[in-house]
Amino acid sequence: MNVNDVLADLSRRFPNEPEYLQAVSEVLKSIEDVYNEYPEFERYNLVERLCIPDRIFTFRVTWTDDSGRIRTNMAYRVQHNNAIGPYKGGIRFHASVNLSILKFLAFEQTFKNSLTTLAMGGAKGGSDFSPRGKSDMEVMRFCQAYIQELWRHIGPETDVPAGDIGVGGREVGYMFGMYKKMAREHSGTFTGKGLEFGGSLVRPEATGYGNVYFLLNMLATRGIELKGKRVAISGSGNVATYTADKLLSLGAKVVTMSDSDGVIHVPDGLTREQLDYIFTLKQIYRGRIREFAEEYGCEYVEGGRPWSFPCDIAMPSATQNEIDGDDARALLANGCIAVSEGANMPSTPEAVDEFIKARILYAPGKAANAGGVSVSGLEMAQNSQKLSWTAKEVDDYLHRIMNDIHSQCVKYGSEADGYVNYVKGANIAGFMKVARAMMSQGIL
Ligand code: NDP
Ligand code: 2IT
Repeated sequence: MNVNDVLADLSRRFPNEPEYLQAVSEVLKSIEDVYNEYPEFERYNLVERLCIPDRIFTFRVTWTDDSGRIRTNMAYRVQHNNAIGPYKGGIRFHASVNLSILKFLAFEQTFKNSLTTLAMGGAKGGSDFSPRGKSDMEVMRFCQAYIQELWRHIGPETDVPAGDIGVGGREVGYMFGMYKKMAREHSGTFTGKGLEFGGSLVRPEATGYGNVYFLLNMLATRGIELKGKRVAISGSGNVATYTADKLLSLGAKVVTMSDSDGVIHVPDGLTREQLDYIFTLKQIYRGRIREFAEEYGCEYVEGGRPWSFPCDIAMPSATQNEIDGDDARALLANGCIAVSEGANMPSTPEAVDEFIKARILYAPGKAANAGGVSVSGLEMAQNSQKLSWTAKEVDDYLHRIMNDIHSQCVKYGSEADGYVNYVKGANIAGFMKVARAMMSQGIL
């Protein structure tokens, strides 16, 4: 393949999908050389079959709000690739959701899931429904209406959704309930379920904890200690809070957290009590991070992001393209030595180039945040066994998986000067497994 030709063709066919084209471009550029070593890949047109999703469901969701008004939203499920296992990936509810964003996420998920060492294909779903400001009953009615349409396309061996932005335990519970009713089966069709009905211990913590385990592996390659390091985190949702939780227990300092309205800055690092406050504020009361600043009197920048504050390590954990080239240069100028991505594709291509040019430790989301879907895979295994593992068993397994993903990145991403290019490593390792599985299964 010639990457430029493939990208030109995809841009012509999908002109209004910038996020999708961005994700595809990054992967194809890293795998081009390896791909071209196998002429059979090109003969079987693996590249197009790998970039274009297997199928996409698009539908309208109709629900009734608390005032009795009938509301509609657009909703989707992108089943990208099931070469190595059932389709697997989260569901995102956010006003910004569109097909381009879900296609990029499903594409990334395919390579991420391949890296986990578990048997999972790639998918993503969601809706432009915004849970912000909605009552519990409105969220429930929306989730039920979404699943009334989607249920026939998912199943424990077909496609297993989970959470993502705007979808946590509450939403998974409502969706699972309606799935169970429609499909007349109690199975492991969702992950991130409540513990009482098949959920796994450590699934809520898994993405954040996994990211810190990955970071520890990266720091170890340079003999750097995490203890005492200042870490800038963006977001204050599931991934951000459990990242902060693990960092605090390992003696690092969390100096920023944020939400879509602004950022808090705590130069000496959050205390455990302050982090608990943020957890309750965001997860239980669904409040704003500004309220934390009001309570504790710390610096708050409305509309701001964490990247201009001094830090040693950045762990973006909110959304895509939240670190641009200028942000990356500001981080580097302030002495940032490592970036480990909790969010999916939080750094723009220009930002990634800056990090790699500066030779800092830089882990792309598909490697660093794979702990979440990994424990989802472990939840599927427990559901199949009709057993529950202990928190220690799951956490130990998560540790092993993150260490393994790190080793795969080192194996495929080490450059002549010894620098580990984790982007290249993750993309090649993720790609090779999917490619081999697709080659074995014929033209589909
Ligand atoms: P949550 O909904 O729990 O939290 C999202 C956080 O990011 C909130 O603080 C939210 O702010 C902020 N945010 C969302 N969208 C934007 C935006 N457009 N601009 C600025 N801030 C924004 O989601 P998660 O923590 O689950 O997900 C965070 C990231 O991690 C996403 O990129 C997701 O794809 C990725 N991820 C999640 C996994 C999981 O297991 N949940 C696994 C792997 C990756 P506000 O409160 O204002 O909405
Ligand atoms: O981006 C992700 O990996 C997730 N949102 C988690 C997916 C999952 O199936 O657990």
